[in-house]
Amino acid sequence: MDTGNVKWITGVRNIGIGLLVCGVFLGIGMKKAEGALLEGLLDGFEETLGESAAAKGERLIIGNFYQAERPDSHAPIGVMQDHTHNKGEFMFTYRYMRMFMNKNRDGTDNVSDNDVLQDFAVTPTEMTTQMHMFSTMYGLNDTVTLMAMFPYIMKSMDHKNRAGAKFTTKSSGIGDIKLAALWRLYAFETPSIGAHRFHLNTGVSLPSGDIKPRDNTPLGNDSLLPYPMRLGSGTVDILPGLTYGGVKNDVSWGLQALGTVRIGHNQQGYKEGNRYDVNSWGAYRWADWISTSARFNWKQWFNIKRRDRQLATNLPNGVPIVPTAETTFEGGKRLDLLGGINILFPEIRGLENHLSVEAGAPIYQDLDGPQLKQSYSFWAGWQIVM
Ligand SMILES: [Cu+2]
Repeated sequence: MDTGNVKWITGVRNIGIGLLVCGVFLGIGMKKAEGALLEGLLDGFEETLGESAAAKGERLIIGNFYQAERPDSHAPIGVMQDHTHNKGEFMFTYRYMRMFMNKNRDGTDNVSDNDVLQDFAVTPTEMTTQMHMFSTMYGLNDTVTLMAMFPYIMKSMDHKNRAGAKFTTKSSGIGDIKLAALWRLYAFETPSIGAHRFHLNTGVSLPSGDIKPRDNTPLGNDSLLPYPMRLGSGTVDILPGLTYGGVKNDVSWGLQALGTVRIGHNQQGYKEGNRYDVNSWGAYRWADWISTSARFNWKQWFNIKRRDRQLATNLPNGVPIVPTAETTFEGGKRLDLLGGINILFPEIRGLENHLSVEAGAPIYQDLDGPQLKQSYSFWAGWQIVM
C-alpha cells in the first residue's frame, strides 16, 4: 500500500474513533436515569450531613449544581468545562486568547540568542499565538452536559540566524475541534457549609488542525513549519478530567484536573506529548454583578514521540537548523498566576450575559530547551446563557 493510502485510511480511522466515542457518550447520556451519578450511593455520608445540618436548624440540599445568576457561576474565563448545566439550558461562548512568548530558556535558566546560535543555525526570538474560540454547552439532561468547541488559531514566530538576519513565519486556520460530555457526580449544600459540586469531564479532540502548515523561510519558499507552528496534534486525543467547585456567600472556588492523552501517531508519523493541566481558583463577589478571581494554572507537557520525517532538522553541512524542529525540545512544565474579572449583565429577554477577562504570567517554568518561554497570556470572553 502506498503512503498516501495509509494516511487516508488513518484519517478515516481517527474520525471513526472520534465519532464512536461521541456516540457512546450520547448513548449512555440518553439512557441514564436523570440526576447526578453518585446520588443515592452516598447514603451514609448524606445522613451525617443531614443530621449536622438539622442540628443547626438548616436543610440539606442534594443536587443543586448551577445558578446562572451569579457573576462567579462561571470560573475565570481561561478555564473551560468548569460547570455543568441544568436540563435544557444552552450556553454560547466566544473566547479570545492571546499568548506571548519571548526569549529562550533551558531548564529554569534563561539563555541568550547567541547561546542558541552556538548550536543551531537559527533561533526563535518571540512568538504570538492568538485564538478565537466558539463553544456551546447544552444540558442534555440533569446528568450530562454536552460541549463543543471550535478554535481558529493564528500563530506568528520571529527568528534570527547566525548572520543576524531576521525573519517571521506565520500559520493560521482551524484548530482541533473538541467535543466533551460533563457528568454530574454529586452536589450538596447547606447555608453554613456552602455548596459543593463535583463533575467528571470526558471528551475527545479531533485532528482538524493543520499539521503541515507552510510558509517562506530562508531555507526555501513554502517550507514545512516546525512543531510549535502547527495548528493541531494530528491525533485523536482523549480528554479526561475531574472538577470540583464550591460557593459560600460571596466567595467561590474551584479545582480542576484535565489531561490530554494522544491516541496513535498522526499522518506525519509523530505523536505530540501528553499534557496535564491543574487549575485552582478563588473568586470574590463584590456585588451582584461583579466578581474578581485569582487562579493558579499548573501544566506539564511531554516531548514528541517519533518524528516528522518530512521536516528537515539539519543543514546539508550537518549543522542543526532550529530547536523548534527537534522532538526533544518541546516538553516542559509551568505554573501561571492569573487575575480575572467576571461581569454579569442584567437579564435581557431571559438571556444571561457574562463578560469576562483574565490575564497572567508564569511564576515558574522549566523547559526542555532551548525553547521559547511564556511571557504572558490574556483571555477575554462573552457568554450567553439561555
Ligand atoms: Cu456553560
